Amino acid sequence: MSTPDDLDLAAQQANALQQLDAAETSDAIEDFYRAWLAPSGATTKLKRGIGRLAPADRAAFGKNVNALHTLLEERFQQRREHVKTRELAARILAEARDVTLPARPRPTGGYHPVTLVMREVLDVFQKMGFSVFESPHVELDEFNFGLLNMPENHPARDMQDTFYLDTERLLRTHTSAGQIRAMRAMHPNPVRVVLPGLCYRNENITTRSEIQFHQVEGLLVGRSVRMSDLKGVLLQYARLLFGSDQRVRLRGSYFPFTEPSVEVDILCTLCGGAGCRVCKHTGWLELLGAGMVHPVVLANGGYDPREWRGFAFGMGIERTVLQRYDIHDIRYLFGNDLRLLEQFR
Ligand code: FA5
Repeated sequence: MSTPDDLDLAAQQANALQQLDAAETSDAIEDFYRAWLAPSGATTKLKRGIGRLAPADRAAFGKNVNALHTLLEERFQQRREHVKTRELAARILAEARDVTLPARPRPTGGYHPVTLVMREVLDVFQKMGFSVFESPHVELDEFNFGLLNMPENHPARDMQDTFYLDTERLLRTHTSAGQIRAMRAMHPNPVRVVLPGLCYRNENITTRSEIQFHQVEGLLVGRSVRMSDLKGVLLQYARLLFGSDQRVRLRGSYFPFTEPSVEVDILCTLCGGAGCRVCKHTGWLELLGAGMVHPVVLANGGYDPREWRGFAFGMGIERTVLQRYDIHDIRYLFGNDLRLLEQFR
């Protein structure tokens, strides 16, 4: 093998190209550069050997060494690109993922049936021009009872067993508690709102009753509102939610904050009125309580009852869920049992 002292350029060239061809990695390529092309490399040393030649040979030798340097430089660049490309390809291959492997499915959540029905109900009322009004869960006794025409010691307070936080504050027993807040917020404009949310009652937990449950309240106040408007809105609601031929019936009832008051039933959606376990063989399902807003309540909300009239209604969402999905016990809804929840994906 030739050494840098060897002035046989053909042998030097063969030697260099052989080394370059053998360089398989970026590191080996850099070693080649240092050995042959760097300022301290072999081609520089060859140029220094020029002094050992006869003067007549020197010019031609210098030219040939330069040509050798240029050739090696060119081949070095080509080889470096080639090795770099090969290394990149190898890395891509090593890091590649097998996209043909079967995917591991990720468990997905779903909406709770109460959320689904709640959204549907609100959607129907929003289509009829009602907007959503939020009111607090921790409420003053005054808003939950007093201003709704149920002063202290009023017997109607016993209709709803109450969780009191102290003498003035309680967990709202119904969304009607937001009626006064909504009226005071809207006055002196007409009111057309729905008030959705959780309510709390200190009751025995049974198949149909929980200590917390959702209601949706509706409240409409205007200058020429009549009972027939209430009936029309509720009929439209029942038809949008349960189908265009859904039948509705109003029964006289009593609430201190409405006069007259009604309870509204729909023809049983499961048996079509023939009688079944869900409708307790009556053919009808109770949907909600409603009525014309009591003049005292209108006045408490800031509306002069000689000029303004209104209607209100309040419905329980969980019972609608039970009817809709034929679930026989309200306790299933809050049991967090995946066997039930997974059915609503
Ligand atoms: C009321 O709460 C009145 N505020 C409704 C109202 C509003 C009447 C506006 C007139 C005008 P009631 O106590 O009946 O009424 O409750 C209404 C609905 O809430 C019931 O029909 C039922 O669906 C639901 N509900 C009541 N208590 C429970 C409970 N413990 N568990 C589950 N749902 C309940």
